[in-house]
Amino acid sequence: MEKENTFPSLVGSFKDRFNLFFEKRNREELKKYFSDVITACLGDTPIGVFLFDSEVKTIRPFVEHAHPVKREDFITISVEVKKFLTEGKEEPHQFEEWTLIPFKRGTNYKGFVMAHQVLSESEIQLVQLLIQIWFQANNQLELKENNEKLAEDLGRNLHNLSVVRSIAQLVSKAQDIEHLLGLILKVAVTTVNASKGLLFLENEESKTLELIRTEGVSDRELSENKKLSISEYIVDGIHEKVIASEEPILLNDVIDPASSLQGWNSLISVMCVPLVMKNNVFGVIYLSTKEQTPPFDHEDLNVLSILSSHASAVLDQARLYTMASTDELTGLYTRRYYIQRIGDEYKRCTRYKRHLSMIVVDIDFFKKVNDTYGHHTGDIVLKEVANLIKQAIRVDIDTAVRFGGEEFVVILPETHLRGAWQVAERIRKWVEEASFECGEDKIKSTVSLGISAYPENGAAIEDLFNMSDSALYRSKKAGRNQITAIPSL
Ligand code: GH3
Ligand code: MG
Repeated sequence: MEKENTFPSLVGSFKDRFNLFFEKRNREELKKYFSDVITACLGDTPIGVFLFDSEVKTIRPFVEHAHPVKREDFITISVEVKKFLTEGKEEPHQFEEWTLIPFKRGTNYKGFVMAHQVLSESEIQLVQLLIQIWFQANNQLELKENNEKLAEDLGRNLHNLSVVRSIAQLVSKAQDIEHLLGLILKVAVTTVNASKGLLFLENEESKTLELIRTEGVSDRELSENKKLSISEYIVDGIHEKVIASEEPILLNDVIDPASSLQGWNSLISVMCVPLVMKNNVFGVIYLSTKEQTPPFDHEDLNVLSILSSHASAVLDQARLYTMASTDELTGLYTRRYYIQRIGDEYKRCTRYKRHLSMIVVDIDFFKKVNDTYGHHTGDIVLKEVANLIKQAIRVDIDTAVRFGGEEFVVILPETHLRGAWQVAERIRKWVEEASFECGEDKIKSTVSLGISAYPENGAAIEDLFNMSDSALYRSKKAGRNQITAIPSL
């Protein structure tokens, strides 16, 4: 009786309930709401909603712990239910005190609603209607979740893209390949959240892989392992497979070789990708996780592969760039590089009021060396003088350039005129003292030098080269094998 009265009012509020189906935030919430509404609509009838679980070939509750159908009851009728299922009944079905209603839409047969009551036709229709609404709302949520996943993937791709872009930018900033390799490895490690990164390159002569850069490897570990071959860093020699197949590899739950060296076995996840240039594998990037950190997945492998292919291209470019910026005979920077570089130095000095000195060096009577001993011998002298200049300056701070035939320029940042004089004097003295051995001959040579410094020269920074060059001219005029400074010291 009571049910008769409440039923129409429930139907009356059905519109509101219908709308609420479409306001659920996720599928769990929707499930729960569906169960609640069916229970409310059917009054005090115990209801259970069960889904087929094709994986374990059984049925499971639609909402965990939320089905008032008791387990005993379920067992009692389970034989009937099985029959209902195996016969694939698609129509609502009445058992003695039970009603089973297929939970389906079209061919999408998910399970059934079970009520511990013989339901009326209109009640069954109401349940069927609710099932259809659930399917609609569920589809909508699925779409929303897919969209969110798409957005997330897109976000990740954009992130990858920005990684790729940052790699591309590195080439213009990196001063040399070594530095660039370090940056590439760093980007790889941070992008996929690796704990350790190793970069190996092939030694062109020995054709073996050499450890070039590491990231996240302690000095202690390195000094202990320095002499170890690649197979002792890398799980199961997977780099060989990577090199042979030119395909990246991802392995989970493998024993960390570093830990087994220490006498225990920790399980980690590793990735190894090839660096390929013109169909030639010239190195590998190897990354690993720490025990108890999340393992790598295929998305990580994808990211790393994209990164490594760009890194390869960038390295190739960097190689060309280095070739263009390095003089073949002397190994000093080229004039082309100087032109590119000096503008930045000038800017830095004026902007931050920094000191900058310049030395111009020219070999004395070099024409005579060529004329007397031949061009080849001249080349050897040039090379040796360049070596002396290189040794006389600070690594990574000063820049030595072969400016022309037998003329060199040295840029000395953060250096006063007095400091530049000391470097110039070192070069002058070392060349004067050196004997260049060319076969039977021992050749002596000297250099003349001109120096100038900013801001001591009292002129614009752009005049630095011209002032150093005029200083050199004065050294030549005054008899060679000497230094002239502008302003004079
Ligand atoms: P000064 O003391 O006035 O500088 O006299 P110099 O003979 O050194 O100067 P000059 O400019 O008359 O001659 C420079 C010579 O350097 C001429 C050129 O053939 C030679 N030279 C330039 N580049 C090279 C090179 O790459 N190898 C060799 N062997 N000689 C070169
Ligand atoms: Mg000369």
